[in-house]
Amino acid sequence: MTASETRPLTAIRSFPPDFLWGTATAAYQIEGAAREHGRTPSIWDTFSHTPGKVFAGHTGDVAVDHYHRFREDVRLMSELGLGAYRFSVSWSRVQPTGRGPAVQQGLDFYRRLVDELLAAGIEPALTLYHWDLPQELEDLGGWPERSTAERFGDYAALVADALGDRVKRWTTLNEPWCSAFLGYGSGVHAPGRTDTVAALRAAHHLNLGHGLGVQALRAALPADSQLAVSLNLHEVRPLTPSPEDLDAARRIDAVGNRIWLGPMLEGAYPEDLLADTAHLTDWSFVRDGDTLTSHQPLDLLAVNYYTPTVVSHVARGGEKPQDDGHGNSEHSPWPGAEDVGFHRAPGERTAMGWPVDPSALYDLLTRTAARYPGLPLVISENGAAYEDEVRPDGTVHDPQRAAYVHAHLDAVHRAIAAGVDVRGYFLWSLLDNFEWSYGYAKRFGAVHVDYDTLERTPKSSAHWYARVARTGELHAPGS
Ligand code: IFM
Repeated sequence: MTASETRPLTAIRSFPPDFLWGTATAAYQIEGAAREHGRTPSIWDTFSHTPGKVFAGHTGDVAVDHYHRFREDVRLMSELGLGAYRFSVSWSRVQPTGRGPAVQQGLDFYRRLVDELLAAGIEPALTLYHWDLPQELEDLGGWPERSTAERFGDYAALVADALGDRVKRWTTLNEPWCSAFLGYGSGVHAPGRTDTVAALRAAHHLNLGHGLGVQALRAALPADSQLAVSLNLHEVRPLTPSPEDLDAARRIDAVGNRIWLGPMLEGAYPEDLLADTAHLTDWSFVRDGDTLTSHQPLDLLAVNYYTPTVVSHVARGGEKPQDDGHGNSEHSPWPGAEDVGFHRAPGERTAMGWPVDPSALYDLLTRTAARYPGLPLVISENGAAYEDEVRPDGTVHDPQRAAYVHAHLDAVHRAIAAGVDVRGYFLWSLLDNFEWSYGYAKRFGAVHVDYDTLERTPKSSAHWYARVARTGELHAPGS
């Protein structure tokens, strides 16, 4: 079946019996307890406390207080019948300065969380780094410096030693594109720097850190551990089939996708990326052997997908199209793509302004599987923000979110039917949470959180998803 073909969404689709059904979160977005038990600031603490950086001055100081309420949150997952839970470890909580010995109380929190999950029959999937670099490491130069990659390898070893006996699924980095290019390029994410060359250096050291992290994990973990990296791969579509627009799409694919896939899965940076960015840097920060270090065998490639990326060529000095995303911002997060304009695909959008297009997920999965045969895939994030309303009876009815997830799961099912080895799906997110520069203004949760009382209420989409997860059968919401 091709991308443009559709099929009725009403039929029931059966997923493989061992398909993993989960939800995902990240430490800074949910934990709170920002100053407890020795935790020191991460770059996101600093950034969110800097006036003007985050919507309405929101911070993760309390977030949804998962640090104190994790037992209740695990109970919720258990009641929903979910089989897996993807969470991230706060580096500043377990190794506050980013160097040296671990803080036992920090590690103990994750041990308790994992034990609670295992006791409930929920498989933990641990991400080592979801954007929250210890501030002390940023003060030493952050990801643009090689030493940060080395520190990340040490941190990976420390967490593996503490939790390797009970966690089987490990992810090194979450969406390194955002860390490098939103953090150091456009500056809309922490640490908020706007230096294109620093962003490219950060990208390289994230690749290197991933490789060093995998080496450290392999050395410490049992042989049957499953190691992955989570990439927000961009499904890039040219606005027209003109050679100029095709070249715009190639450039974005290079600096959005192949900048990670190249070193991590093929052992080299793509030649066209080096050429596209040659006016910015000679890449001399890449030392002999680095890309081989980045190129470590992985058990899975984890893919985060929300919306496609539509681009066109824009003549230098020409007006860029209207777009809600990060594409056309003043400081571009796309080095080497100065003449590329970003467009919003027509049609339905989520509360983030992101177009809804499940066919792009199908295309992304089939294309990635064709390029890397034999490497199983997992969807480590997919979901949507909508303007949820609590009804007078306290319930939250969110049919749009269920429809979004349903359509995307249907695309995953189509990809599996086409021969792609997809092992699982993690809904973003378990809980409403701190949505980075949007603060608490955007709700992605399957479970509603009242930010005054921190009371949790599963939305109607959570009940629908729970039934899909329990039965392994995808049925239309409301059927
Ligand atoms: O909330 C984020 C998450 O932290 C990383 N991936 C995208 C999500 C929605 O923006």
